[in-house]
Order: sequence, then C-alpha cells, then structure tokens
Amino acid sequence: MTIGVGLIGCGGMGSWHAGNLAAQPGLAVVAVADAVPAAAASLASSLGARVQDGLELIGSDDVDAVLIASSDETHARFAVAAIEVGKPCLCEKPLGTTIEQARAVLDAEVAAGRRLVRVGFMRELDPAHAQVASALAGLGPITKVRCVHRNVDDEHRSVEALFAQSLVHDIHTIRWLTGAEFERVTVHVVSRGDGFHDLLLVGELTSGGLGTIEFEDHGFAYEVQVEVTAEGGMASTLPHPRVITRAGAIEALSIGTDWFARFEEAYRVEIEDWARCLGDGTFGGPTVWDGFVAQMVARAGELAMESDAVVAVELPARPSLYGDAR
Ligand code: ISE
Repeated sequence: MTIGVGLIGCGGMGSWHAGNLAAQPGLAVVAVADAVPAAAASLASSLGARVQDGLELIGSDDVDAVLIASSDETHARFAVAAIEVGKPCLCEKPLGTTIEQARAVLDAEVAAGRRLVRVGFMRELDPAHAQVASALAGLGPITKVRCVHRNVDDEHRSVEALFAQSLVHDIHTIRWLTGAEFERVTVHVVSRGDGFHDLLLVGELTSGGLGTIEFEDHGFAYEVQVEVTAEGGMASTLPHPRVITRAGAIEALSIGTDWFARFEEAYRVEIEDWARCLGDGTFGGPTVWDGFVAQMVARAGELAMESDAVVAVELPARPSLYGDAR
C-alpha cells in the first residue's frame, strides 16, 4: 500500500525533502502547498502532485501523512491541524517561533493521547553523530558535551531567530547524547563591532555535567562538530569527509557552506526511517517534547544573553506520553 504524503513548504528545505520522499518506494507525494504559488506549482509538476492550500491538504482523504517545511511561524498551526485529524507528521524545527506556539503543539498532542509529530532534529541520523552515540556506550557517565556550530550567513538574523533556528539543534544534540536536561544557562557573546556573531553557551545539566555550544554566524564555512568527554574516555566526530582538489600548486579540501551537503545522509535516513514508521504504524525519532524543551532552553539562552546572568530553565513536568521517549 502506498502512503500519500502532503508536503507543506516548497522552498529550499521542502524541495530537498521532496527528493528524498520521491525516492521512497512506499511513499507518494500527492499534494503540495506553499505561500508562493509559483514554488508550489513548480514542485508539484516535478512530483506529479496537485497544489493545495496547506490546511485543505491536511484534511484531504488521500493525504495519510504530512511533512511541514514551510516558514517557521507556520509550523505550529499546521502541526496542530495534523494532530487534530490524527495524521502523523514530520515537522521541521522549530516547532514554533514562540514558546506559546510550541506549547500549543505539545498540548494538542497530549490531548490526542498519541505521538504523531516527529521533529526534524536530523543530526541523530547523521552517521558521524550516530557513531559518537554508540561509542559512548562503554565509556561511563558523560561529563562534557562540546558542540561547535558555524554558519555562513549573510542575513544578519535576529538573536531570536538564531536561537530558534540554529542553537535548538545543538541543544537537542546535548539532550540526546546525555539523556539529561539543561538546568541553568549562561551565554558569553563576542561582538565584532558590526553586530553580534559569536557566542558561547554554557549549560549546566541535571546530570551534573556540562553542555557547551560554540556558535558562529558569518563563519568561514558551514561546520558542525561534537566532542563528548566521559569518565572512561571520549568520542568526537571527524570533519565531514569531502573531496580534495589539487590545482595551481594548491591542495584544497572543501568544507562547504550549508547544511544540505553536510547532512545529506541524515536527511535521507530521516525520510527512510519516517517511511518505515508510517508503514509499521509506529513512532520514532525526536518528539514534540524534545522540540518544546529545545525551545525552552533556547529562550533561557536568549534571556541569559540579554541579562548577562545565569538563567534557570524552568520546565513543566514531562507528560507521561513522552515517558519512554528517551
Ligand atoms: C538551519 O535552519 C538548519 O536547520 C541547519 O541545520 C543549522 O545548522 C543552521 O544553523 C540553521 O540556520
């Protein structure tokens, strides 16, 4: 049986996912939606799908599952709509652009009483990150997780956008690898005069360990690394393997400037795994609770940055629906 997928968002991320969806034998993209009609029309014709309004698409009988890759502020509205009609969905991060939006998705899913929304924290499926996670199994309690995240970005994003769009990934990586929560957050900022670019976030974890995030916007390349220290040893990702070129008496190793190439395999496996879960009627991957908590920590980070003080992360009790999630 083929599973009909509705794709909301036909920009860079939506189009990237569309390629992976099309490669899955058990899935067929039947409808697409986008705020820009030409983007929807062009992707629809390449996929052999129809164009629909996002909410109508979610309600359509032949749409069994929904992939949300539209602009950030629309994620929560579409995710709640999918939950209300009981359709599984893969929602790109962030769950919302505000805590209230993310909370609305959490409340809707808890009210529905089943996990339907998988959040697109795809680093868990990156082979290098997965190898670090399995290498840690024999190394004892984790004392430190150090994330390095460099973006080549010329949009001069707001601090809010930067935390919601970028740092949520690292926050999730730290929670995923340690199984601990952030208790308190401090942020140190380096400013280069023409705005804010670099920061170091230090998170104190409930396990007693530390999670740090070294983040740069306008960095020299796109890079994501993680290094974990445990009581019995350490594990870290290697630089992503790429091609070396030699020309003009120079040998060069290209690092890359965006996440599509760096996480190509992670995005592919994410769709493959989602398809498997849809086929089995099971749930896998990062949950709405993960998405919500990442945003709560990101918000604490913003407050820590604004106030130059240590900010406590005040999480509500974890709903039992997510009790065995991680
Ligand atoms: C972007 O939206 C992503 O999701 C990338 O994975 C992340 O590394 C980047 O910082 C974000 O802007």
